Amino acid sequence: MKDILTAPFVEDMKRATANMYRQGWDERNGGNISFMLEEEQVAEYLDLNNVIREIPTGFDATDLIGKIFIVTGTGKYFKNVEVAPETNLGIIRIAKDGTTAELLWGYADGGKFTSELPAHLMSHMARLKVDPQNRVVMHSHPTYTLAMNHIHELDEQKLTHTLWEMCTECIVVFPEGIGVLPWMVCGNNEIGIATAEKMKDFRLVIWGLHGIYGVGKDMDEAFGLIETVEKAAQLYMLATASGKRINTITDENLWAIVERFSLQEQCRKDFLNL
Ligand code: 2HA
Ligand code: ZN
Repeated sequence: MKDILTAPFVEDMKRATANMYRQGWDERNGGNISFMLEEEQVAEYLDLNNVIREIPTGFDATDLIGKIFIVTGTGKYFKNVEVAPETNLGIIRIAKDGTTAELLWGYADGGKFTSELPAHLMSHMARLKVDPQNRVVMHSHPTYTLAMNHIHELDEQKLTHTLWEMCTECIVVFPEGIGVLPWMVCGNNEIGIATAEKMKDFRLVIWGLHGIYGVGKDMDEAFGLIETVEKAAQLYMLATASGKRINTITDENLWAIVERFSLQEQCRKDFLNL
């Protein structure tokens, strides 16, 4: 058996959490990541018959029975993942009842998975239906995105449009736009259901005045989506703070980019005023 601490998926979690922490997006225990793993890949490092603990999840994830995830721990700090992965991360498998997580590794201090597990697993279920390659769900509290939430309407069309206008490549990175939820209580099944509903149409979902979710086939895709929104939000906040904006990328310009990158199918044209 190989040493789990050398596994590429543990390395991915360490790098992502460290990068997010250093961007200032994940203060204290803010943020959480779940990454679906292949059984054969995990079997190189762990005895899959050895269940350390069983932890109820409190919701039904029948579609994910037998699926294995590496997930950040509840109350754990992103900044500590790279120094103590076995305490701050855990590897869980969804048991045959669909409502129990079998702990295969990690949460070494007796802890458990993130309080946002409902939103994560429900989002995995929703995205896998749209994109069977999806593996990562990432939640974070990026600073400028949140600042923008305080001064911009929390409206899908309007928020997407403003972000698209901020830098030329935004519409290329997220042509389908961004889903937006109003402020809601977090950590429960209700916000999980609402997030998953948005995930049918979007790879990015804003939790109003809380943070953002990004998904993708790997860590880079999920991170890159959030990073691009955050960059656009930063530009918006800086430009708005200056008190004058005299130039903008027009909707005709944006559509020209969509055509240049052949994104007519993916692009939410109804979010543009053409
Ligand atoms: O667990 O970000 O939304 C920390 C969070 C909750
Ligand atoms: Zn959060």
